[in-house]
Amino acid sequence: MKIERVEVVHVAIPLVSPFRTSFGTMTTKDTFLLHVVTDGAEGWSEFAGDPRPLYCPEFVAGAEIVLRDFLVPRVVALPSPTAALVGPAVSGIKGHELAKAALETAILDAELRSYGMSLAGYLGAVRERVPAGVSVGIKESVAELLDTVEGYLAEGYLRIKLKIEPGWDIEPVRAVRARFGAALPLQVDANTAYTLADTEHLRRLDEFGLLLIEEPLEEDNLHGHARLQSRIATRVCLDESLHSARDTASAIAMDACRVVNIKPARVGGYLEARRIHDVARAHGVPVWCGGMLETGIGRAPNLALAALPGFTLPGDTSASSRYFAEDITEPFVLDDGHLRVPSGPGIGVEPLPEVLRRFTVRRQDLYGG
Ligand code: OSB
Ligand code: MG
Repeated sequence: MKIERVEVVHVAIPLVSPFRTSFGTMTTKDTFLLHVVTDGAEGWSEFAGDPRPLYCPEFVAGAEIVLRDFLVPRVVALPSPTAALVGPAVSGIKGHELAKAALETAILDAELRSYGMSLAGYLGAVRERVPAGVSVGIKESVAELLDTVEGYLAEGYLRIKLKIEPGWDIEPVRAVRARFGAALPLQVDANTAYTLADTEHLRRLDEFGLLLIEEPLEEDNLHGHARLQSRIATRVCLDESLHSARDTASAIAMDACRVVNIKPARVGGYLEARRIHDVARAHGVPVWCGGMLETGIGRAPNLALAALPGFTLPGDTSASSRYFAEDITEPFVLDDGHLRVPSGPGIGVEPLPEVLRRFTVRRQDLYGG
């Protein structure tokens, strides 16, 4: 395969409602799509980060520079670029997993399209539809939270994740359990908002029968997570802390997590994400697919991954309408609490040109064009 052109398409798409977490509030999906044109086919991907480095160190403007100056030149210089060669070609560049994932995914999309193979088939998917969970932001009041959760359950979502932070944890969890019952699959995500000194406080969550608590402590504190896990009954799940199959294996070996959130972008792409799935599965550790409020371009490949056999918990793979009044692809819709796994070639979706044009802020060629 020969790469003829790499283009970034910056988009800004309003969210249907503000999304507040322990690290900030988002009101717009403000990111870029990566568009790769090869001699065989075209491919698309979505950069998963935000304009500000609040969830992770990467951010939109920085990622464009890293792609332009360090990642794209190494990949286009390969005699015959393929997705499997992207990781080795960029391994000398430290970090920047989200930017690497965007490049690998767009190339993988183009490559699979040229073979007429779906990403789901390529990764080894065993399901045609996957159960949908939904991530619920921090609200102004418990009453507002209960209304929001009620609305999502009425739509059919099968699992609820509550964002928590100090001051918004026990009370909202207690209220959701009291209103919707003990059978509701319920979990929480702290996005690193606590420290090990909060152990006794976090142990109070044990009585609510949560599926898991996600990333309670600092992202570079695997030892702390292991200490916490030894003192609480709720399973610890890691998100921000895990960047590769190797550190996932380390975290599992030290009992720093009993569940794994796999976000392909956070680990450098779908090939590493599949390796994490394999490592976790070999240890009997359940995994689920996280999200980054993606448009349809980022959601489609996540659904393919979530169809692998080790994904035994519902993911943050919600319908397009949970995020956007209008998505830039054909919308993903909830059907009986599930989303359909795309089965067409590559990621199985592409931007709707007219909609993409309306949401486009800026286009820039990084190579060729
Ligand atoms: O920690 O899982 C997270 C969104 C942006 C950044 C980090 C996270 C999230 C979510 C939302 O929880 C998941 C989604 O619905 O896409
Ligand atoms: Mg998380």
